[in-house]
Amino acid sequence: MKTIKYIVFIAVVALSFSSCSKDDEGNIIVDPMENYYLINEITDTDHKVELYSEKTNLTVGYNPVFIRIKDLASNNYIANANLSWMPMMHMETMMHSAPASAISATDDPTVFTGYIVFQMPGNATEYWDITLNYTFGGEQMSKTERVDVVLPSDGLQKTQVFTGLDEVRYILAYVAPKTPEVAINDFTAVLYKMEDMMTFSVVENFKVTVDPRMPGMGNHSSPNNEDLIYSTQDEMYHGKLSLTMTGYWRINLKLLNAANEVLKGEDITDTNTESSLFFELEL
Ligand SMILES: [Cu+2]
Repeated sequence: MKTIKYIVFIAVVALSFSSCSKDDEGNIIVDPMENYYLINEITDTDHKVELYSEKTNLTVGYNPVFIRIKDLASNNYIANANLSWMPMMHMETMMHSAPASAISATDDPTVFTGYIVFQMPGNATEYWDITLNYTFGGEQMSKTERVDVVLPSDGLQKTQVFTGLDEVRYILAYVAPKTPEVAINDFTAVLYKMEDMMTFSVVENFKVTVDPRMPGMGNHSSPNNEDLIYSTQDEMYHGKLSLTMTGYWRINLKLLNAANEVLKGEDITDTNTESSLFFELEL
């Protein structure tokens, strides 16, 4: 009787999840990548590497990427893959990399994640690839796969590559809110410094001031914004973004170093309606 109840229970669970499958012991498996897009697959003789994105394409700006490695002999995804990566853009006259985080396991030990901040899209003659290093079956592997990187489909500016007054090249990229709301939103961004064409490092302990404006409505502002401040926990910048109505917002920003010197961006005044450092939002 117990067995029958169990089987009925399994059947009901199986019906309620569309993308379920069963493993060799008959256990229900819910695909942890169900809500993500498979953007690339690298197939070797005995294993396969899968790259997933939250969007249909990799885009200019901040991109979380999820990675799984399937053992083709057992049909299982492996844990402990010691993954690292290097994005590279092949331009007509030179090559350069992009800011990229370390890769770590998620709650599911067979799903790995990290992010890349692409500074520019590929085009007909220039392209990005990602070199993945990992271990499989005790062997060190390295694979390079070409990836498509496009401009965000909404055409809004969410990534700034610029030279500060200190002559350093910086990359500031919008991370969240992913779905901005008429509310005080948790605001997150990443800030990188370009050491050279191949090396980018997280900038710590700077500050980004936040002044959202609606240019279509007399350039009015909003109350209760909070500066973006560095967090050692996730190596990102966190603040508050107050949006009081729907429509187009220009988030005017200023980058300040640890000594509170402005490196990029301007205050909004009666005569200056926008900062040269900004993000754009439409909600
Ligand atoms: Cu480039």
